[in-house]
Amino acid sequence: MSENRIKIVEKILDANDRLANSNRQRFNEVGVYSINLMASPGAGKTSFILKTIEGLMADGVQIGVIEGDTAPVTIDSDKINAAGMPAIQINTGGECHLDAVMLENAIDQMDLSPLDLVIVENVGNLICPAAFALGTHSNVLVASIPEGDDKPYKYPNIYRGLDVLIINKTDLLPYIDFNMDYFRQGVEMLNPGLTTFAVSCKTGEGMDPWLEWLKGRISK
Ligand SMILES: Nc1nc2c(ncn2[C@@H]2O[C@H](COP(=O)(O)OP(=O)(O)OP(=O)(O)O)[C@@H](O)[C@H]2O)c(=O)[nH]1
Ligand SMILES: [Mg+2]
Ligand SMILES: [Zn+2]
Repeated sequence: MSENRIKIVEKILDANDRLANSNRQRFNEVGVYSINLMASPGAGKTSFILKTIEGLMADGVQIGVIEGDTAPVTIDSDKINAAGMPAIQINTGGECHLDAVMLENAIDQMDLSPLDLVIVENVGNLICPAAFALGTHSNVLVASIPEGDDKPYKYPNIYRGLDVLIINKTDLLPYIDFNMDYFRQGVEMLNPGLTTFAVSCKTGEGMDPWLEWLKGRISK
């Protein structure tokens, strides 16, 4: 990259960081815990949000969801609404990640005051979402068994910035060559001691420890 190009990219990221801080402040002012949920396409982000909503429903936790997609569709936000929670759909207009401006626009449209938790479903992509802070309290990645056990080695940047890792689709382990030790070693190298939950959104197995972790973060 040329020196000029590096300077322009740095300026964009600085501006993004400033807005991310202001987003964080807005969440803090109303006592809302917020999550940036990342994953490759189809890893199970929406399924995981739906299972989380289901798991916290009995505790009366109010969850707002912001859905990022590259196309003008409402497929994921319709599912959240059908589960009884408010959702805002962001169409990135082809961009392959969300940034702090897009999140700011979404929270302008969302009444945060009745909410305890906001989950932002980022665009399905393992590369640039890692570079754009949104201002959320934690970065969570959903990795899934069919993607293969080598992903931490091939997409290291996203793993480095994580607060929590979800390993989804564990129900498929009997059918797919996935070496869990190899996968976990790769993660450990990039992000030692990372909080990790192995789950199946299909069967619900493994969701309880994640829900306990989350309840510990929500001020309710
Ligand atoms: N077997 C199995 N299938 C799952 C599991 N979780 C999700 N799926 C399936 O995986 C597919 C993709 O799930 P989604 O939740 O839409 O994934 P996503 O990451 O939100 O996808 P995009 O928003 O398009 O990036 C769907 O067919 C789900 O039913 C799981 O734990 N086990
Ligand atoms: Mg989705
Ligand atoms: Zn991108």
